[in-house]
Amino acid sequence: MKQLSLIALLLMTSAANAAPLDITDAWFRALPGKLPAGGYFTAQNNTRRDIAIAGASSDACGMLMIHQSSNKGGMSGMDMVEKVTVPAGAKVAFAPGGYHLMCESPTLKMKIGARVPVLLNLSDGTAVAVAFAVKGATGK
Ligand SMILES: [Cu+2]
Repeated sequence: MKQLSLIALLLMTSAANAAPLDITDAWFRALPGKLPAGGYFTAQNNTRRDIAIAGASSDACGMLMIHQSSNKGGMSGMDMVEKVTVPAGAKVAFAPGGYHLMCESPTLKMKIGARVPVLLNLSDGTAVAVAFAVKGATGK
């Protein structure tokens, strides 16, 4: 009986790990004061269908949005993005200068050296929980 429940637990664990998207190198750039923190990561789609990242939330942020940095006529800014599609079998990087998560009103949990949980909501109705490392302005 004990062995059976261990197997059941292992099965559940591997099912939980089989997320449609693999998220790696997840980190926030924490800036002094109440300045917004940018969130970066790489998303790898291991499935045969396109999956979009359609939203995000974290208790380390008052609000967490998807942004894309832009450069229009020499003016740099950012636009809000509804979703970012990760094509089947492909990889999309959220990186400085491109797509990023924008953490507005970081809470006290956003501390350099800490790891904060982020929930990425996917277009297929599932969500991926990811631990983001909090780094300083220089990315260290
Ligand atoms: Cu932004």
